Amino acid sequence: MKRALITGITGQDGSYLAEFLLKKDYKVFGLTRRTSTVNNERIAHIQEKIELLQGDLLDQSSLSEAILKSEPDEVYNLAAQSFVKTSWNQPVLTGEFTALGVTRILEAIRVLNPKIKFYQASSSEMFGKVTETPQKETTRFHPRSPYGVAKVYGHYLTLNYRESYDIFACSGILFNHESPRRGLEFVTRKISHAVARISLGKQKTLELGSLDPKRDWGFAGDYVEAMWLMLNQNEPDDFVIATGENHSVREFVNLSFEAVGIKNWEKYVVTDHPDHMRPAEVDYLIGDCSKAKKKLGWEAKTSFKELVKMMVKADLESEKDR
Ligand code: NDP
Ligand code: GDR
Repeated sequence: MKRALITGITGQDGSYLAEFLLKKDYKVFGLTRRTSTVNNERIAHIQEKIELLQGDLLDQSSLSEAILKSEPDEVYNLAAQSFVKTSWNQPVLTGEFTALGVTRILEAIRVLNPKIKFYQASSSEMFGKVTETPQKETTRFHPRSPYGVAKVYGHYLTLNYRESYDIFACSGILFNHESPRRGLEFVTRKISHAVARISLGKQKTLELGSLDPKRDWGFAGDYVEAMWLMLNQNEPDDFVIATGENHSVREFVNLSFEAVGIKNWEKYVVTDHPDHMRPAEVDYLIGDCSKAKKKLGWEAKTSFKELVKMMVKADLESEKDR
């Protein structure tokens, strides 16, 4: 039985990855940080089947302890301060979690067992102000937020530990991926949740920033398979994971309202709200995942339309019962 340790198991991707690895018969361990109230909603349905270990990306000894206890074959580093907007408000903390956190966990692996395979959750935010379209593994980075800068650090550190210590370390450059388990502050879930509530008469308006940015949006459930595939190749490498299609925030809004049968949605939506505008925006992302297709045999299964419908439907169902 293979053993995996997931940091960020309480997050969107952590919960899907844990389900995926359980289906592959892994013994799954998850790192969780101490909170005043337990926030295990996303993994409540599998909690009996996994083992949670307390630790924090800020605390070196807790990471070493988690690795000693779980004795993993594979470590998936998904934990991060992952909300781009917050990274301007808390740039130092973002650097500590999202950048130096990678060093701490890789150091624990190097010292305790360099044979452990390591996955780093890199991001399309590293491309930021894009220099090439579509973006692929060789596209130059130009991050536009403290979050993006921190991810570039984590990305290069992963590569550096591979080159310096021969650690099987891979970096997945994942484009945006969403699901009904997406945090409510991210734009897709904010929209699907608000649209469901508006259609049920529970909310009057939806306040958004710019509707113009375009993202390559996929389904998180599809993307966690790519993480596992990367660690189960003969050689460690880095891969772009994306759908190869992009859509604007406006299109997401439009399709979401369409899913509940509302046509004239403009009257419900406030745009360019100052609270949701960013000091520097990432306008246009679209990924070229042909390397992953060729080497991993991976491609996205869920279309943009299916994703929007899935998210609105899930929010309608949960809001009906509240
Ligand atoms: P979430 O924000 O849903 O989850 C983040 C996880 O990290 C949570 O479990 C959180 O714990 C944990 N965490 C945060 N800080 C710490 C810390 N100091 N110590 C231990 N755990 C911590 O993110 P996603 O699941 O969406 O993303 C997973 C990873 O992939 C992140 O690194 C993100 O930056 C990256 N990524 C995500 C993409 C996406 O579109 N979703 C695209 C590209 C990269 P808690 O529940 O306690 O807050
Ligand atoms: P992003 O996701 O920054 O791409 O990072 P987010 O959903 O926050 O923003 C996407 C785009 O929508 C615009 N936008 C708004 N965004 C939010 N959150 N709220 C709003 O009201 C709003 N209005 C417009 C944003 O300006 C942006 O252009 C996500 C995270 O998961 C990262 O961790 C990950 O690395 C990247 O995706 C890939």
